Amino acid sequence: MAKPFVAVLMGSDSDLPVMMATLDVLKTFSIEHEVKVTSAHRTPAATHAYVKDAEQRGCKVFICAAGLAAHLAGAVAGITTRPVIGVPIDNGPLRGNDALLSTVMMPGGVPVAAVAIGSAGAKNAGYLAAQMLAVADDALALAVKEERAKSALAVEAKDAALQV
Ligand code: RP5
Repeated sequence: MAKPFVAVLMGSDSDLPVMMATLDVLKTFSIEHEVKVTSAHRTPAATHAYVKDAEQRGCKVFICAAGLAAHLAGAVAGITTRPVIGVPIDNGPLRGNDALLSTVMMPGGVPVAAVAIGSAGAKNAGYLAAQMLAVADDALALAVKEERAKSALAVEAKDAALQV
């Protein structure tokens, strides 16, 4: 049986520094994942072939990061019916506003779950993928809940430090 995993795609290796936040979250939850540099514009045939192959091999969620005219997530969503999370990268003169609109403004029937521009979005893409997989994985669901509780405690500790 195909082993479940998350595929993390990015339009360029220049997106990788931002996308390290996604990879860190997936590692935190011990989620199997692959990283692939492939572009909706520069390598459309390779993108198509990778998505079809990854789906066959057990990919459950695609995370797609791109900057500028960021069509990677939308292009992938047009190929697969697995959930697609889009991360708009803030590496251009419009500081990711272009990428946000290119990622989120999908036509009805072909959804992309777009997260925030830049590093917060990259982090949330990892958490959102974990939450999607957790629907069918009780151990992962518990780990996600524990991580959320840990982050609440960290905020409370910072507040407590301010009160002394
Ligand atoms: C997009 O163009 C990529 O996702 C990247 O964010 C942007 C610039 O790519 P490079 O010119 O740095 O390769 O397709």
